[in-house]
Amino acid sequence: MKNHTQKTHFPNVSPIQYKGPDSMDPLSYRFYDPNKKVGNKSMAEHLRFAVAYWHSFNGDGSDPFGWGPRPMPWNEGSTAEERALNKMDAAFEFISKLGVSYYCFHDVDLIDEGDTLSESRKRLDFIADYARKKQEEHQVKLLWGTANLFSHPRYMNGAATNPDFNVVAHAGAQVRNALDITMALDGENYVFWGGREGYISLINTDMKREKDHMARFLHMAKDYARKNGFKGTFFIEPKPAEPTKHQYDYDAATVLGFLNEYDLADDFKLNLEVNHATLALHTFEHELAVAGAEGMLGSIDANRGDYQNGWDTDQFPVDIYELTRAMLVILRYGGFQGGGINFDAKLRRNSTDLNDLFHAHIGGIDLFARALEIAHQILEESEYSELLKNRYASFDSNDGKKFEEGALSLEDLATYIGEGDQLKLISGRQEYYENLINRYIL
Ligand code: XLS
Ligand code: NI
Ligand code: NI
Repeated sequence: MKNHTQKTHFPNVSPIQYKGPDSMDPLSYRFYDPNKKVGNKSMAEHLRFAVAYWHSFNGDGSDPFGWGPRPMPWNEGSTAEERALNKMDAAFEFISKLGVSYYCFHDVDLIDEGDTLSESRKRLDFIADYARKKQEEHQVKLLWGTANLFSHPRYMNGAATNPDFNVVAHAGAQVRNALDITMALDGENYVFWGGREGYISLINTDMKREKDHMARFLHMAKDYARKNGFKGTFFIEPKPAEPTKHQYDYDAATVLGFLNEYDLADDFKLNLEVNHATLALHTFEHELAVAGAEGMLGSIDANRGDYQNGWDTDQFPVDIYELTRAMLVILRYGGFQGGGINFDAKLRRNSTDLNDLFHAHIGGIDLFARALEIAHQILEESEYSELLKNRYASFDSNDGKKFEEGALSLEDLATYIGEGDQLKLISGRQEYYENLINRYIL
């Protein structure tokens, strides 16, 4: 570190400022004004934006058909340590110029793995020391850390769910290290995304045993972190498939069932990703509602899929309607439980200007800020909340109330309804609701 000289990697960009809705400056915010109050919290407090280290600083745009065209001037140095320092300079320059307060990483995003676990650990400690200084210097915090348990060939049959105990133990050592650096950097949460925790074929898979192993592993990780003073929340990030044919953390409902079944629900919540929702043939709003209703909406990974091909394309968000519907659910359930909005999104392969990274994030951040304002207005100023409440008004008193309290039997229902001649058709008024939302968007 002694001989390390910092370089500027985005020399042509000054800190991004809020310039208001009329701004024509593409490197400014039109809606995201961090200190602006929306209800009783500032925009920054509501949204808690984070930059994802992997897509922004490691992803070179390569795909299965070709190598990466994206220039990454920070990717230089003759040792892993030098390269990691340069990359971290670029990352913190970017994050602080963008004006957000958080970042997220996988262990191996920060620095290349070594040949042995102890070499990897040494490297992680080295770069965590530097990260600590950078965090202080730029007032940036770690929203969550995680371990990459899916890229290395050793994890080709899974990590915690690998049929070989040796691999499970290796994953354990790696997670312990990742937890240690997350804690050393005051990480507020820790994520498990089960990339290869699933199966490619059932013909060679004992699903029950693998799921038991996954739960055992999560308990061990949680116990270790708690014992060492970690106060944050653990998040599970559901995804139905890719890279496996079937991932055990399929979607929000599946993961909630799993957490309850294995007694993990007190320490774990969900980190929901837009494109994972759509891959599971759900809307993002659906996943948010499933988690929110159970008080399990921890954090989100912001991106979008391509609605024609259905893949996990991890594009930056652009759709105000989708985000407004999402923010409505997020606000209705009281915001994120410990987490924030991590841009788990990447530039398109052919976006090769350095500044594209700024444009992508600015677009996403502004869109969330606007969606937050719109959703807040809908909830505070319109008839929306009242309409929704009234739709269930028959359960607020008398027999409906007794039904909710569990005080009625099936026979009681039959007695209550008699001949059924007082039934009326009550409109769901979907189009009215849709117009109501557009009234605030347009
Ligand atoms: C991949 C996941 C991954 C997690 C972190 O699809 O979204 O990036 O967020 O391991
Ligand atoms: Ni993803
Ligand atoms: Ni993700």
